[in-house]
Amino acid sequence: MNRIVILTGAGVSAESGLGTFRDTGGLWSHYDLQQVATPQGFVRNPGLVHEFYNARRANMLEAAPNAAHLALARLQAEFAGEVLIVTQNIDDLHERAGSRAVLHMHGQLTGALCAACDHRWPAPREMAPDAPCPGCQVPNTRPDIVWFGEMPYHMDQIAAALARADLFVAVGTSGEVYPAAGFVDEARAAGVPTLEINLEPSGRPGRFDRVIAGPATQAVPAWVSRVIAQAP
Ligand code: BJW
Repeated sequence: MNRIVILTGAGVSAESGLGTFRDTGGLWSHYDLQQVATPQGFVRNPGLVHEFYNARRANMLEAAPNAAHLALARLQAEFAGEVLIVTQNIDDLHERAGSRAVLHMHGQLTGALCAACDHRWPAPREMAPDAPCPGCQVPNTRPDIVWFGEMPYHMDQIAAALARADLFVAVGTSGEVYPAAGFVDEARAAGVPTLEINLEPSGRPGRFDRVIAGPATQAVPAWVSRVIAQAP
């Protein structure tokens, strides 16, 4: 086994205190996703959208990487082959755990994007609807986040990595949001073995070749130790 692609979702950051979306009490039970996670919602009420992401940025800055983030960084450092992390998360906990090869397919809270000219720059702690873009000066700036109906980032690179992987692992994601939800099918179609690590199996039985059930902070470090010992 030489190449591992790991998809992470909100469940990997849950034990760092960052909320998931679809679990009981998750973010979508407190916020209307149409209002805060769509381009149309941003046009209707940019103040509300900035408020939502400013609060999540503040939570992220208070949070620390947990044992699952640290174990995945250890895997990247110690595994003899390639380990690519593809994350749907917009927090920076993989990077703060020491991971380097991380693709943020849904963007990052640390990034700002001009909706007028596509200029990108590091986001301040608090973004505001009337703040001008440092590039074109137009006051139409947004967090650099991929909302529903927008094309996720790095799709070509992810497809290429999936096609040549020796193992695909999904950690802490419900598998309800596409295109990430389809990566397991792409991997299986390419003959790549698949593993899910989650509190409980997501989706239909048999979706993954193998499932490890348990909290990410316990299941991921145990799995990583086995992979490093070459007994995954
Ligand atoms: C633990 C744990 C612990 C808890 N240990 N585990 C109909 C059919 C198919 C597709 C579509 C459709 N209608 C629309 C679409 C497309 C749409 C989509 O998929 N919608 C579905 C809802 C049906 N997708 C899109 O629009 C995407 N773009 C796209 O498709 O572009 C193509 C295109 C564009 C234009 C024209 C034509 C085509 C974009 C999706 C963007 C998603 N954005 C969000 C919000 C922004 C980021 C943010 O605010 O953070 O991203 S939605 C939200 O869900 C967020 C997440 O990244 C994403 C995935 O959630 P995740 O990570 O899986 O979290 P949960 O809460 O769902 O699950 C947590 C899991 O953890 C659970 O399983 C728990 O058990 C587990 N867990 N604690 C281990 N301690």
